[in-house]
Amino acid sequence: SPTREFVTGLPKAELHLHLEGTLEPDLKLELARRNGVELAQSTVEEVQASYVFDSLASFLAVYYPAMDVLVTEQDFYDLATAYLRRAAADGVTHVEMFFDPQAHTSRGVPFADVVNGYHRAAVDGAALGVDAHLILCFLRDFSAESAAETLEASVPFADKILGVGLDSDERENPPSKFGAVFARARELGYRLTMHCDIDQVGSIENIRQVLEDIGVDRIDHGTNVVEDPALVEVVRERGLGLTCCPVSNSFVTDDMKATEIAQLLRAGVKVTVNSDDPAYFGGYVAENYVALVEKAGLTSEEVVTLAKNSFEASWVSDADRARFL
Ligand code: ES4
Ligand code: ZN
Repeated sequence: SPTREFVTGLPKAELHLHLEGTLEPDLKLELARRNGVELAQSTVEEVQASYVFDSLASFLAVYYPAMDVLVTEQDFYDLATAYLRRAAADGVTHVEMFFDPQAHTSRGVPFADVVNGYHRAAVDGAALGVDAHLILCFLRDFSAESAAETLEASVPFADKILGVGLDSDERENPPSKFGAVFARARELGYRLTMHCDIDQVGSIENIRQVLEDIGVDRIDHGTNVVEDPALVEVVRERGLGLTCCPVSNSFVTDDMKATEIAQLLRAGVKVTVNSDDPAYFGGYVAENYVALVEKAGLTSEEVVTLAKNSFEASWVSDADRARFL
């Protein structure tokens, strides 16, 4: 059975990672001190103990308030740099990182400070051996108008942004709510992805929408596509990547979805393994591979396929890929 050393030694791309989800307790405390932000916790243990949840809603209720400590351009730089160091140690050589500008602009932080801090860290990632890029995510529980304003605010920074995504609470916020915003994003030259991960009867409709109406270039999570063999065939035939996050799944749904992930992998779907919000769910990318290996009984060959898929599902050119592989 493939070991943790085997997993770490394989070059990997990480394609589903929320920068705000990499806020470790020690950095949270340091930023709070630096910015004079009052926290209810004063030790790493207390912050750790506050990171408790058993659903997406209870997770998001901890996640958004924690972001109050992120204020300056330097804070965003420091957060992303800490993640890039950790990712490099796990064997990540390419990363496409989500960030949530509305979670910051809605608190009065300038859009430019968020993008510039994160982008400066991405550029400096090269010195750590990581080719790093940014994906702007819209918050789906905010209005389509707010997403449209955020998209227009991104235009002067378009050379620093690879694509756009959609995250936060999926219930009652289907892909169709953002159809016009994503059509405009495509016109602007952005790649498109969306989270599709609700674990309820009827949620297959959201997968149908991203495939048939939005025309995404990738799907984040998306494991419930297994419910509809015809849609599985669409995903397989188009070579669309699914960015799965087993450890995260075990917190916000009822399990890791290891059976579904392995089934899709074995059906030839471009499944990838990622960490989502590692500071909160307690596992960076290598840990996610190991957890899936143990749960689904994957072979070394299957682990190599997952790592290969991560580059094939990425949005870099072949030339860039060759430099970092
Ligand atoms: C997220 Cl686990 C999860 N689901 C939806 N949106 C998110 N943003 C950050 N983590
Ligand atoms: Zn996510």
